[in-house]
Amino acid sequence: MDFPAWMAAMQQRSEETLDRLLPAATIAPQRLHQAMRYATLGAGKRVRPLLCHAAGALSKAEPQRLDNAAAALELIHVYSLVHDDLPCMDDDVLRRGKPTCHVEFDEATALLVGDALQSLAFQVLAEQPSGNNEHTAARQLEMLYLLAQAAGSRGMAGGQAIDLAAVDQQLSLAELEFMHIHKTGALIRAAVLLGATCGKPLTDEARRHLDHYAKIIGLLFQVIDDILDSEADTATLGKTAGKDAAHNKPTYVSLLGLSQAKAKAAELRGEAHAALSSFGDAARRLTELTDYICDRRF
Ligand code: GRG
Repeated sequence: MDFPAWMAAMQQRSEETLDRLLPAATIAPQRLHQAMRYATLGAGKRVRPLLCHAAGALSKAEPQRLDNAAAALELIHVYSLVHDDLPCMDDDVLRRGKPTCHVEFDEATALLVGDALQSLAFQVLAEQPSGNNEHTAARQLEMLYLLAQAAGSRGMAGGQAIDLAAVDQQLSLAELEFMHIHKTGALIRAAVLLGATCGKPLTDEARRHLDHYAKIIGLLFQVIDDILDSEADTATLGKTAGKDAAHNKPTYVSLLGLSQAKAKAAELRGEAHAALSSFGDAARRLTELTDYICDRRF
């Protein structure tokens, strides 16, 4: 199967899993369940589920086993987007091409949507799929721990706190990187590690290489995001590349300039490929995903 077909199949698989795991909109409290489904289903690149499935190949994990882990990652991601869009944070009105959750519903509902999606993520990760006794409880605990760590104050939520404090501030490149390693990088890293923890254990050396890859890809995702944002601003507003246009936050482009930011992305891409080289063909999908993340246009 070529990469675009694999990606489409995995995105479809993630959509179906999320649809199955989210409470039906007809179950009480209907409005909350409706809003959870509104925020989660129907759009999104599903990068974290894709990374989880791709990394699962390294541990020969069963696809059914990966489904819940991939869904848990996406649920945490969607919770972060819903809360990030709230008026008390970035105050955005559009997300994934439609009104943000608090605009379509209301602020209190959007707050609860984030809370409930976060809880659901841990619930689905803790579920024991039937007909399989190979997966040890210890490995499942490890996955729960990894996800909790990635989402919490030493991970994504902490990164968001640093980001909020950085509005109108001058950050050094090291400070910007520290923020992104937590805010965006932690969950992306967890996506790779969860996939690799789902199946047979990796050697310590393989795990080291993979963790290095996971950290690089988290950072690379953000550098590319900044480049795309800056190019979109320049195209639509005729602005010179600068801080995050809407929120006056520092970005890789505002600190390095566009061409240096692109050079940094190219350097990270090379490093990511190198970190995967020892896995041979088992890392094919991860390598292809790395290129997709670099070459994406949105
Ligand atoms: C509120 C605790 C809390 C955390 C929010 C990650 C985050 C922290 C907020 C997202 C804000 C944002 C737009 C960050 C830039 C990078 C990023 C994560 C973009 C959105 O992710 P994609 O491109 O989105 O994977 P889709 O919609 O494709 O899933």
